[in-house]
Amino acid sequence: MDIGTTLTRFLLEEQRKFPGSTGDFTGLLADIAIAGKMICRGMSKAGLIDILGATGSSNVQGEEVQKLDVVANDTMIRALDHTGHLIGMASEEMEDIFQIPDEFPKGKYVLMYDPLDGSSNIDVNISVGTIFSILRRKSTGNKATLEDFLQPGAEQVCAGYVLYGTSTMMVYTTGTGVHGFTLDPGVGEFLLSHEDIRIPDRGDLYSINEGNARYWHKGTTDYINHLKSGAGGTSFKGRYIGSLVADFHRNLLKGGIFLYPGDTKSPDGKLRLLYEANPLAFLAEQAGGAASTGEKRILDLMPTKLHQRTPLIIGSKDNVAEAERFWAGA
Ligand code: P6P
Repeated sequence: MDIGTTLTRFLLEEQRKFPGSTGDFTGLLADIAIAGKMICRGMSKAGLIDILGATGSSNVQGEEVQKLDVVANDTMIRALDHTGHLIGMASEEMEDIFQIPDEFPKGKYVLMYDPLDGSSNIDVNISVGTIFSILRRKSTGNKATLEDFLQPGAEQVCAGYVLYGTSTMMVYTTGTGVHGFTLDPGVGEFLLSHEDIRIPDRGDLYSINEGNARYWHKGTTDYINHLKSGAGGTSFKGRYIGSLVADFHRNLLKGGIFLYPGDTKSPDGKLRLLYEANPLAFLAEQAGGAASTGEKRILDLMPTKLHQRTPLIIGSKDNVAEAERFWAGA
């Protein structure tokens, strides 16, 4: 489709390819796009009004909650709680499931999201992002249940992110490729800029927090040393922003590997399975890449808790496969 096609038109064209479709995705993604635009507006004014900095409270993860996290979480709820597509939501910023209030129509999907990932970078003006994942509910009652959320990532019907960077982009998949849209602030619309994104089979970028090296397992240490050795004639470049969506997006477009492995300090790593690893793994695989714990495919993991963490090795398929060989040999 032509560059510059609006997200709305692209969604409707995609919907027409599936005659039986109900329009739920079109509505859900359009509402998420609206939330993204509202969060973007909040971000762009952050320096001007008092929403920078921390709230003094911490979230279920024990992480200090930045004011914009709260604003972003509330924005997602207000944009999506009344649309009739959802039965419930789960967020990094909320300990328990959010039930769609009884005064609103209820739908057949659940939404999981990290409203503002990388928020510790907000005050220093580094790109941050909203990550989302959609599953079909399994329960049948009037309320969402934990069972609706604790499904393997392979069951996702839609996943994506909004990246608040030098430009604001929305990238998503519904299982038929990965598509990127760039916000035109003058028009207030997301316009098609990256149709059918494919991640290179192999890249020369690696992203890992080397400050954790003293905690790494042997496989991680051996793999990173391998990359630095120039093995195979590749001069790898270390690129690590400390903002998952920004690091992932760069590697998606240019090729490479992002690693937040388990280590002796944090056996399950730091990143959350349901609303960080799973949606990005769905995107990576749809773009021709891969995502694993180092041993298992991320999308095959059976979740047991809403906010559980997982090691994440994600990016170009050849790079991920090579990393897994080091994990296996360690
Ligand atoms: P570290 C941000 O807090 C985040 O959740 C991700 O966006 C990012 O990839 C990671 O943590 C950075 O963690 O331990 O390297 O600072």
